Amino acid sequence: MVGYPTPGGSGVVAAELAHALVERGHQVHMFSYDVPLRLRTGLPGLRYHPIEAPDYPVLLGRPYEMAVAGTLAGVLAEEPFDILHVHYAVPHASAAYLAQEILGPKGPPLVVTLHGSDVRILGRDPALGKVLRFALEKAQAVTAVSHALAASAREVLDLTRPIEVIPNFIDIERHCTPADPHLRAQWARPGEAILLHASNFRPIKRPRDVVRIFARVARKMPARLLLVGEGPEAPAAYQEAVAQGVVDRVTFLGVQPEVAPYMSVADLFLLPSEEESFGLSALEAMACGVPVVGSRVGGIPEVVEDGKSGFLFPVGDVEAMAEGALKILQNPSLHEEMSRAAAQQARDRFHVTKVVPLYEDLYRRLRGQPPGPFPPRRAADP
Ligand code: GMT
Repeated sequence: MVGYPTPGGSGVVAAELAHALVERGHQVHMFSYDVPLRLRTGLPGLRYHPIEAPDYPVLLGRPYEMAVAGTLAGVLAEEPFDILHVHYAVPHASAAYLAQEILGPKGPPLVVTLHGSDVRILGRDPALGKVLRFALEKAQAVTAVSHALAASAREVLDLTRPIEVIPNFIDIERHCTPADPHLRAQWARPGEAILLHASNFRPIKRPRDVVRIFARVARKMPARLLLVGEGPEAPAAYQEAVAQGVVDRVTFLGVQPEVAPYMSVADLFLLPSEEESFGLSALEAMACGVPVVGSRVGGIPEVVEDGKSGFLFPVGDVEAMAEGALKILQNPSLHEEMSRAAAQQARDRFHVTKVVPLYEDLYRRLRGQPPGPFPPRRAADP
């Protein structure tokens, strides 16, 4: 498995898939340029390999793609591997293809999982797009985390090969911590609603809209906003909170190792993104019984059922989003109903035990193996 270590959905999915696979008896080697934020490196059956790209003054940036290819080629030549699975196609798809070419017959089948901006933004770059298209056509399997992203990949990269949709997933029992009244009391007084947003604060997440929505809510009812994460738009979000006169009710928590405790005390999750191929943070909120108000864009409608587990509106329509938020927060029975529906939808459609077998089936198919359980881990395995 290859993935990014930075806070962000694709790295989280790679780490959580690695955990789920080792818990199901597989051995996973995780390659990344740093230890991924959520990776539980101590798990038996899981090994971490750093990707180290040298820095040299002649070069424009570090030769990361070659470092990925060379590191994979080195480790995979040492012992037999069944599958090479890379997350986020740039530049992992072409680096993995190069590793396969170096390895020759020893190279395992390649699975590439598309996550979002790898296709929708970087894929539109004329130079990168050519390499990406070539590598994806060569891979033995390509998966996308939503139907919307699969459609974008076909359109942006003019791909003709099949793309399988395997949605993101959540280990609900591990992720959702019971609501801690002390934690809630730390952020809100009795009677105050807690709104939450968690992201990497890139412009695409529209964090200023988060603050604008909150300001409209806070004018009508007692409320607090918790912001988890860090990124380029965080200062603009702070300025917006000042401009809207709500800065005393907004808490910037920065990057947190765990978002689940905040999700467990939140009443509503806001995700007004410009683009979102899936919206993993929305799923994490739903799993904890937190309804979502966000934008009807990309894969979000495949995760949040509009009118059942939250409300979705056109990108940028902060007025409508604030009204949707107030409708939920000022109506306890609707809040209760949506909270239950959100948790149920997460469990029925995205539980780790439902989704990870889809990856296992794909791996088996690529190995020419019949469907069925993998053999349990052997005593001598790490
Ligand atoms: O594609 C990106 O922009 C980055 C990527 C990440 O690493 O955070 O996010 C994407 O992958 C997540 C996991 O599959 C999805 O939940 C996010 O919706 C998606 N982000 C975008 O499409 C903007």
